[in-house]
Amino acid sequence: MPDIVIEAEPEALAIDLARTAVIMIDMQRDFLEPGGFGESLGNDVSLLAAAIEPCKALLNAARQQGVLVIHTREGHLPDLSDAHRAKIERGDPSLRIGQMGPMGRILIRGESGHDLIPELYPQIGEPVVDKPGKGAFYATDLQDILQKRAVENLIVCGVTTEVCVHTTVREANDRGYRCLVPGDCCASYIPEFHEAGLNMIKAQGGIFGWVTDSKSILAGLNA
Ligand code: TIU
Repeated sequence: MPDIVIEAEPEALAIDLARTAVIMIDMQRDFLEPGGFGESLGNDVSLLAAAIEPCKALLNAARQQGVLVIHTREGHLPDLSDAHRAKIERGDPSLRIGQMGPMGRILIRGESGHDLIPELYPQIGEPVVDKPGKGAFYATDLQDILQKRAVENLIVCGVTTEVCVHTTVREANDRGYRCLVPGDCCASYIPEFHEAGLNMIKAQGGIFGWVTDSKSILAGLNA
């Protein structure tokens, strides 16, 4: 595959599509639909819906070009053995991790709330990485998956911008990956944190990566 050039900030980025993966971070019912983990924390989950259509368009284009697509899900084993007490016990949520909600136990693997939203469901063969933390590299085989496919560039989408997307971009940047973040394919419960999160990535000459939008990536993919 040839290099493609994608308009971005702080500068355009040329990437080899054969060494690129799209990562969809935690587009789960637990974060995007009422009755899940996100709402239990006091958030208006409807704020995340804006990212769905741009993600869908990007996924379609990436699949058409044969670009590797990886999905992640934040969640824990049913016995909570992979959930730190410091995570379970913090704050004052209406439902804690592991408690029963309308979509099953909050943030537990196998429950319907833990599943990816139907609009962005994985296709057969696309890796789905289950992660117990905010970052997609911590306690997962993501690095292995990427190394086996010689991936160098990550297009990071998903929710929420300043939590799991940001943690993953920081982890990836330290591991040597170029991270390109389409801002409209990400969303936050706290809009000013979404903006600040994107600004932090592209500041100082792109200290953690590059920021763009889905339109610019589609233009690059279709050029
Ligand atoms: N609460 C919040 O904004 N996010 C998370 O807890 N996890 C993810 O971002 N996936």
